[in-house]
Amino acid sequence: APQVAAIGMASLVALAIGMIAPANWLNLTLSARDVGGVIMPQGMIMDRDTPADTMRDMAAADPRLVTASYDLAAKGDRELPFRMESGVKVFELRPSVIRWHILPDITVEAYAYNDQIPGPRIHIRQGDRVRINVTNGLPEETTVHWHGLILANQMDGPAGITQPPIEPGETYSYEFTATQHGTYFYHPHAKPDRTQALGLYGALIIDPADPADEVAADHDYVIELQEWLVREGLTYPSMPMDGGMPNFFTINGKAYPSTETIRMKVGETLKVRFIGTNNGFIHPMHIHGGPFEVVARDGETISPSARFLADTVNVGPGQRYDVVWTARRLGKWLIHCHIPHHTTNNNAEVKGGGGLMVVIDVT
Ligand SMILES: [Cu+2]
Repeated sequence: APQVAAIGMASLVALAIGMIAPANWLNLTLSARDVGGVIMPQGMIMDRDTPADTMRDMAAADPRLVTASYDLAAKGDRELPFRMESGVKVFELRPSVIRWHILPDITVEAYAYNDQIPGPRIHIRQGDRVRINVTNGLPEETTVHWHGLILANQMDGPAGITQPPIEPGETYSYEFTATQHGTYFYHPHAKPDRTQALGLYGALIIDPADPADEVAADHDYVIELQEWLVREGLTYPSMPMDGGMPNFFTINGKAYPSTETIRMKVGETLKVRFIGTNNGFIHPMHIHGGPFEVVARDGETISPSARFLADTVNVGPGQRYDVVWTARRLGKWLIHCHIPHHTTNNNAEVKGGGGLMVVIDVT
């Protein structure tokens, strides 16, 4: 009996040391402290070989860093004002963490340019010289990439490749002349996997120098797509991987039924500019009520003889499609993603849909 008791005691001491030592000197140092106590969504897997930075990249936006909150009425994609300096249009962009309503009862803690989702619309004209000062109000590094533009390499944005990242509190100035025209967008090129998924994107619309080069329509509507992962009150960057799948979807920062309604009359035409600001998923965007004409792709106008009719276009990450739809009949016609899960809110249908859905009301 004494021998069994002695072996039992020694085993218990060894077990206690084996639990207490790694918890104090190894595990806590490598996980919780390194990543500031951030947590990952349920279902994401982290093993001993996963670096702590990976856990940070998959973590929720920190609600304590929110600097401003907005109600459902706040809109994104508002045209960004500029000032003229020696013939240069000067814009200011400032990403920071905000709280944003995507539905009456659902908010996201988002990374946002100039306090709005999507970021403000930069609307310029072909031939313009522009300067965009980016001041980083985020808790982590950033840069901005001007997707699709022909410009000097050091203005292109990839962090660690063409420029050092813009650290929190720092400013970097991008300057270029817009030689192209059409539908473009901007987004971060430092950790886009995390920071674009949390809300950093905005439209860049360039009018042609010669107005005759514009494909005319009676109405012009920009659609910026995005997926969100909201769980237990925290907002995570959604990713196409186990534990990271999105449960909310927005058009211009709102989920149906909180998306806008487009109002037009029979016989009028509507140009929809689909922008693939979504960075983890592809959305087959469909319009009811008959085909539309695809008139531009990735900012490039398609020559009249090569334009084609379709009723669905796959809007993948980074892609843009300008399509012209004609209101042929009276009534309420839908623009929506054709993956039905993407037209739900947290897996539930509300008022006939959800997520990536907009009504065109033709009178
Ligand atoms: Cu979709």
